[in-house]
Amino acid sequence: MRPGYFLLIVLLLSLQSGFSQSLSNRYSEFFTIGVAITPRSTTTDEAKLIVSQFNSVTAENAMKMGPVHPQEDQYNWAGPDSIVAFAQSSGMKVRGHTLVWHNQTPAWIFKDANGQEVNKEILLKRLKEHITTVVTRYRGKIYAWDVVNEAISDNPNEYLRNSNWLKICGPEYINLAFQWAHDADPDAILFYNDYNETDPVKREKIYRLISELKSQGVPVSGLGLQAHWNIYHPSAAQIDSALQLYSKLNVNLQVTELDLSVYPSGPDSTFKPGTIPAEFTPQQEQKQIEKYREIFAIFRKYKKQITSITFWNISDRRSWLDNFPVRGRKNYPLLFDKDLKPKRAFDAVMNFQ
Ligand code: 9MR
Repeated sequence: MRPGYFLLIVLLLSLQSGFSQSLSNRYSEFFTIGVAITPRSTTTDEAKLIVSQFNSVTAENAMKMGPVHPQEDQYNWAGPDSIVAFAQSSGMKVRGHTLVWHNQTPAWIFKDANGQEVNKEILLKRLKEHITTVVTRYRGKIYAWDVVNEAISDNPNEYLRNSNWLKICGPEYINLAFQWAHDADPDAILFYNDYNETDPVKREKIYRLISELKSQGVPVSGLGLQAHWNIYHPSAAQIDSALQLYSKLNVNLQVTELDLSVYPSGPDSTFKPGTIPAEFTPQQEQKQIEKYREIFAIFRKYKKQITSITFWNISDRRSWLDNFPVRGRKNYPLLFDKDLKPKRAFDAVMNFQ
């Protein structure tokens, strides 16, 4: 073989293996692969990992109402603008998160100048102004918005969460939020986004909400499944049944906040801060590898319905699950370790027929 050809083949092979080491390339025929980031991560060693492994980003906090709109007449654009600019310069998509939520709301929004609770009319006017301003600013740059986040109750006997939004406005705030987001950017895909989405009771409520909104002509076009799961739960069967149910809704399904905690959910009586080092044990690692393999096999099975999978945080260097719900306890929920190197679970996600 002529040396020139040989070199060309070596170059092509190494390029190909470089590509196949990236999540977004490996999954290009299945889904967009996203990650939740902070403005700071676009300026550290994490930036290279984000660009090489993912093709979509979500602002972990920077676009939420509290951070972006802390006073009635003040918007903080620096953080969200930097995330959008970073994504655009790297050819990545942006999912917007989130327009209406019961958490991370600015205190001013529910109160008048005398500190009294505002009425429905004023609150809806404020919500409309917020949604219109934020969505218009990023029109054409943010392709999907989590419009309403976590509005359903976890209490089996209650349908909608008894948040300030519901108490003051009634359920109408949900319909209006979607309508206002749609008016501001008719091309954006608009999501209802929630967690505990595989729970047999909650999944019926989620199904009901989307069905009702659709039958009322509300422009909801997607369902976001947060997927804050752990290495024990939910089972493959539970995930599969939930996806089967949601597939009947005929909306875009996206996994929006995926991570696999290495602990069972809830309080942890075995953990004593300072006494037990919360290390990543070989048993946890093995279970996590198997669980990641299992859930991605299920996601691939639903490739017609699922359009994107977003991880909630970049690597085990920092996750919202460090210290939550157990203070002082470190967690290891992601596919990259604290040195940003792929974990063995990464191979389990990448290697399939
Ligand atoms: O990861 C976010 C964390 O940094 C914030 O402190 C927290 C505030 O409640 O929100 C976290 O993100 C949440 C997301 O916006 C909505 N679904 C649940 C996520 C984890 O709590």
